[in-house]
Amino acid sequence: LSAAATSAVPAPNQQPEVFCNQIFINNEWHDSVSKKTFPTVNPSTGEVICQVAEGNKEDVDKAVKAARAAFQLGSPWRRMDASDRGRLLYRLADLIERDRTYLAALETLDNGKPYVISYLVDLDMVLKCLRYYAGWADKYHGKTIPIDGDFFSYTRHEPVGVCGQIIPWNFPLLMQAWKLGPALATGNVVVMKVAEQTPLTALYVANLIKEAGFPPGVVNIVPGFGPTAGAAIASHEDVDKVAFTGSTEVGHLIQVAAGSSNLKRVTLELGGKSPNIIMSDADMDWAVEQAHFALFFNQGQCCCAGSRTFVQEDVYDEFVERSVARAKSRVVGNPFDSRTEQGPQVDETQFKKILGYIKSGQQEGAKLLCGGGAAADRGYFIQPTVFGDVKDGMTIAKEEYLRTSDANPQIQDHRGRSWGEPITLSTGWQQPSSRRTWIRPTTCPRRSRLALCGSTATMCLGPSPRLAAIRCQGSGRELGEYGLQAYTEVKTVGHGQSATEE
Ligand code: TXE
Repeated sequence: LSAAATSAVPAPNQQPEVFCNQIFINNEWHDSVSKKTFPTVNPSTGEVICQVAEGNKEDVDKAVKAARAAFQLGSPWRRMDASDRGRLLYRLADLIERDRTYLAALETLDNGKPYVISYLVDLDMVLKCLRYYAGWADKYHGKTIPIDGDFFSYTRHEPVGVCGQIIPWNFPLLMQAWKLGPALATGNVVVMKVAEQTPLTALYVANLIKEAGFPPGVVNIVPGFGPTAGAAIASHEDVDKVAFTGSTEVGHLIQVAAGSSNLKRVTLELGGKSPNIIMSDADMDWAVEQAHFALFFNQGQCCCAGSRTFVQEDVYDEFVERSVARAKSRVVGNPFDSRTEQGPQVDETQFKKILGYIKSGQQEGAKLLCGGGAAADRGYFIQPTVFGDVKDGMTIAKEEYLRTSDANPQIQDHRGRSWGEPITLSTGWQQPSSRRTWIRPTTCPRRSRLALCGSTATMCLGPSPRLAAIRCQGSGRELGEYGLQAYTEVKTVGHGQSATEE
């Protein structure tokens, strides 16, 4: 981020007031049926910010009923023109923009990410996402198909219906926008479960959804835990689709729940263990900075974090030395301070898990080159950590996890030279599983990112054709037209006479 961009960010209120901490159904706020609540914690201090209503199966049932009613044929939402659906999404984006400073501060309080990043990156992407999908609302249409004979055939795109959406905590607002944008643009209704670690900003957005003028029941938000509220959505008989972002393990559970209930549609965006590849003819300043960013951005908590780096042998020592220097200079601390590059991990569970991985790296013989411990005596801060001499079989190179068969590709460059040992840059995010790794020759212009199966996968440095290891994640992001496809049924209508006959 440039100094000019950073200096234009309005000063935050470091103690933003919490206005919304209940369950949002039918454009109204409710306590949970059980009256239970759970605490949400400030990861910078470990202190409780406030209590939040704890939704479970009964609350999900209420939310699904409200959504189903809002989706009835003839309801205001079903009768609304597509252009007006788009207008509501634009209005929602405008309201989020109006409250951008407040929302960015609340995101930082609840999640721990630096406020400047919340404001300039997360909120910016939320606004762009909602406006992008708003524009699609009246432009995503079917086709006419010139079939043989005197027949007229066309496809019509219809909303799927009640969409369950389960989101994680690494980009709470952005995950919400990625899910709501395509679902609402295409005329669906939503029951969303927000992550238990970071419920606050998504609940505030619920208020803005009401203010924007969405009819009651179109969006319902249930904070709560995965095995209760989340599982109730995944196995609900009256939910037509479930969209999930989170761990690969839970992705398995969602598929099973969908399969053993009503065979609802499933969209999964799961984990990753993406490698970076540094060639000896890369611009070293740029390569070091990009590899640093690829891993450490968002405290390492990205599904496409570049948490392994393969370095060509002849630049290995230089790259490692400079990466260590860069990691040591990374500013870790109060996320409300504009100089801070790295805040705390999202919660104590992630904090302990990462420290456990660091310990396993040491025990399995990797060389700890910097960092390795907590970075403060309170809160969930971790020192930026780099390991060298990592072998592919070590836990820190596999988890977030590669199947053993995938974990040891014999990587050679196009002249058949073997590469040096990979290093693992390791703060933050270690995810337990992944789907596949491909090694394939590819031509990749310098400074490009290769994307496969819808996700940013690998940085490939160097000007000429190279081998690149490409890590494919989940089933793709719900971005762009893909997102719209995931929320529509394409109905083919194949009867009637052709237009010329008429
Ligand atoms: O994820 P979970 P966690 C990865 C990352 C991280 C690991 C664990 O590796 O270390 O997952 O994080 C809900 N039925 N990612 O434990 O549990 C849960 O309440 C239905 C990758 O936080 O998958 C939350 O709303 N829902 C990632 C959401 O699922 C369930 C983002 C994600 O939580 C459920 C987050 C169940 N049985 C973690 N159990 C990415 N792809 O960006 C939990 N949930």
